Amino acid sequence: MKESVRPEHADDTRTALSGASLRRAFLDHVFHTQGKLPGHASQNDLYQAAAHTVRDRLVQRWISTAEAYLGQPSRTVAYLSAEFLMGPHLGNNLINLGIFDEVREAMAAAGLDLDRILEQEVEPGLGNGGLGRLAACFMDSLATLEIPALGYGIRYEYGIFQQTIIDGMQVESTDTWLRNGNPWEIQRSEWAVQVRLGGHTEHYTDDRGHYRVRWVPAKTVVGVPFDSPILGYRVNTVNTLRLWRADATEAFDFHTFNRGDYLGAVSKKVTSENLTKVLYPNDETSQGKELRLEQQYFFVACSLQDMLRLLAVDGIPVTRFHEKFAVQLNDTHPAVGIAELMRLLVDDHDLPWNEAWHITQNAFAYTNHTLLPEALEQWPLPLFARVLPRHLEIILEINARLLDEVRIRFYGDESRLARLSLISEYGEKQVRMANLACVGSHAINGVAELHSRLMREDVLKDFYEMWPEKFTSITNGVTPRRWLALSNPRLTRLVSEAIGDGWISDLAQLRALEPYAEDAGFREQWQAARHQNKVALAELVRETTGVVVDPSSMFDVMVKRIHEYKRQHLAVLHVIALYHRIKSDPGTEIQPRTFLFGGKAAPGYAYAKLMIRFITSVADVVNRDPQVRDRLKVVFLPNFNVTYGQRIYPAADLAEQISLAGKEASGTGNMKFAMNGALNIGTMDGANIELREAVGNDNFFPFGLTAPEVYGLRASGYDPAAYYHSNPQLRAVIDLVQQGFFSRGDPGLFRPLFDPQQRHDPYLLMADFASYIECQEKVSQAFAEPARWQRMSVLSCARSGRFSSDRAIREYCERIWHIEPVPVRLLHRASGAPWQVESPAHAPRAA
Ligand code: 26W
Repeated sequence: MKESVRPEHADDTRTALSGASLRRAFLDHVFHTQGKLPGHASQNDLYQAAAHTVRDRLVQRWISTAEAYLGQPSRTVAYLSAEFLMGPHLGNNLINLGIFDEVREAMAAAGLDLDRILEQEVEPGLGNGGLGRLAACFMDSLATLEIPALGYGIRYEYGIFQQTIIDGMQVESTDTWLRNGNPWEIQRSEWAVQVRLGGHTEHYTDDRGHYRVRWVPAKTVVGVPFDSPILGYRVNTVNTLRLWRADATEAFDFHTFNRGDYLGAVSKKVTSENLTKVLYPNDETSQGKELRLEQQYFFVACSLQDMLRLLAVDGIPVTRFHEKFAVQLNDTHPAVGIAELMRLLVDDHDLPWNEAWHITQNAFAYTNHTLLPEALEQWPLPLFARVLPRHLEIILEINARLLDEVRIRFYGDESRLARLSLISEYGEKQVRMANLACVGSHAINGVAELHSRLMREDVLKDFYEMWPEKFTSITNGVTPRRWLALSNPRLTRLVSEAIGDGWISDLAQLRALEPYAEDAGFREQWQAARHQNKVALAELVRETTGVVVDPSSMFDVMVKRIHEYKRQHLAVLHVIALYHRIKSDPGTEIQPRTFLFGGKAAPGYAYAKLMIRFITSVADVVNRDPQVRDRLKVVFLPNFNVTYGQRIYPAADLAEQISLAGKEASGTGNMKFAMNGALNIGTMDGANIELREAVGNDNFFPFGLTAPEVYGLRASGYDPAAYYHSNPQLRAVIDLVQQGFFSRGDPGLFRPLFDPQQRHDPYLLMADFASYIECQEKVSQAFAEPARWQRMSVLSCARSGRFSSDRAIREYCERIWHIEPVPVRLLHRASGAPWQVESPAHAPRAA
């Protein structure tokens, strides 16, 4: 523990970090905030009191940060994201404050169990998966690196649905994450803004003879900001996550009310507030729903107004917007912001088009997160016109100017014009949000090397040919605070004893662990720590599913959203292959494995739901079969989320990253597993390629077709039946499924997932099957040699340093945002005296 980062000030007891101060604050909050005597406090009361105790300490740093940012010249990152999958705050804040162990011990001394208290927190699940979780890791790294940043998003009343499994099938229920209140947010009603929607535009000439446009909206809603503090690791920086809630403009529509239609008036209020009711549970499929466009515009319009307010506070004119704000678009969901900023500058601030365009392009940058065509957002023109009539006009103007440029640069190339146009004319006219994002941004990046290359060569090829200088690649990363220091205390202790704790904020230092891979004593401790994690996970599995699993078996884990391209069904085919081997030869030697699956299926995605049924159906048969006994177990862990992730990543031996090459933009689970000492088996897709390069060929299990091979095979006419007929093992496995062995005799149930004889195999399972099985054989052999496996495990962790989100954020700062750290000095207060910056002699700075 570095004392220098948490100086004590004798008079400043309310927010000090000493044991005495914390204990007193905690008891005060049980009494004053929860209104209980300690003896009557529930676990939730204890959690709330702990949260408020920590929050008080955050607030001191938060206000200090706001003071430090005020009037200083640096740019500020505005990270615009429809999703922030933050996970529980309390544990992470304790880690970042550097008081986790002290608090745990103090609690224990008082007869309280910190883990039980932490379990009370209902996680804010305001995201679907990878994209939302990346935003959360980035917020942690931005604060840790002392970068001025605001995360802007939506305060959904209901986050990602809760998943239960009934009769082997996914059942969704609403996520009432706010039911016990949210101690981490502060409502800032004074910064509420108005957002207009619908209606029509009127064009006129003003008294100075200028051509002007007036937008006459059909309705106006209020956006109310809710701020949560985001503390960096052992720094004073606390950035803000600002999420917007939609409210009705007035509690009652007085006109309707006066007519005596009380319920009619209330129902209008309800309609406005529907806007931020619920997170759309789709990842990777855009459905063109009006409410979703309204959500996107709503939070972007709120956020841009907020930025203009902040600009005014600093006395900076709107013409210098781009010098103050670096606006990052997390995929296209906030891309309508480009049209909104143009509207604000041209219509409201009376700037000439060209100047507004310069400001806009220099402010915005766009990150693409997917290559799947069905994920590219497009809005039918009539719908867009209905919701955002003025923005459609602006987009058409941007488009006209773009196409003028293209006509000159690519003379006579009509098809290129059609591809670059912001309006798709194939069938019904649609607004293409990715095209808007590309035109309106000065930087465009993919999230892994392969992904960025495919972006340049395929989905965004025409834009790359227009402006190659805009394109860059920044490989994703994950925060080692949450994903190692917090979730894996056993390994953390071991690592820090060996190489110090500098790795927590400089993950490349993990490399110093490499020599320990050869140290048998260290490996034994490593294995013991990881085994304890497995025992803990086994207990969780028993509690939640009733299935008893053996912690000494290999934990073979696949947790991520359920999607055909991610190929959970390929992993299931491997399970069936092993099952078939045992059934055909009961004496066969196989490496005992526990297969753990977890992930949510989009409620409207029938095949993803069928995939869950496939997993649970195979689990039912395998787990029930006495002949298989304890050699194979299959578990579907319901409701995979950040909280469960924190228990799962540290307990995995093998992690499945088996998407069809060319489909997974990056993947970030692979990185969390590697850091925690699990080995990945995977295709040469997304960040797997770079991960394998980093950990070394011997510490990653690669298999399957490469992306170019996939294209080649498709081009030459892929025939899944040929694989089925030529591989007896594959045939046996498919036959079992098609005989209805796992579906109580129903042969057709799982056909939609693959049906090679009918040449149906959209994700090339048959082509990759043999290579996958062979690779899994190598995995089993390696696992059978504990010393070798542990060596690989240590190396996988030691070489995972590149995949810290700190590295990713540094690259965004250098290559896209051009921002440098702005350190924060803590405000202190002698009792009764005003808050002030402490004397520089005490200035706390991270090591
Ligand atoms: C409009 C429907 C929709 C919703 C969400 C389309 C696309 C999305 C996201 C972009 C999907 C997503 O989460 N993509 C994932 O982003 C991660 C972070 O970059 C990557 O690691 C994953 O590979 C990618 O699938």
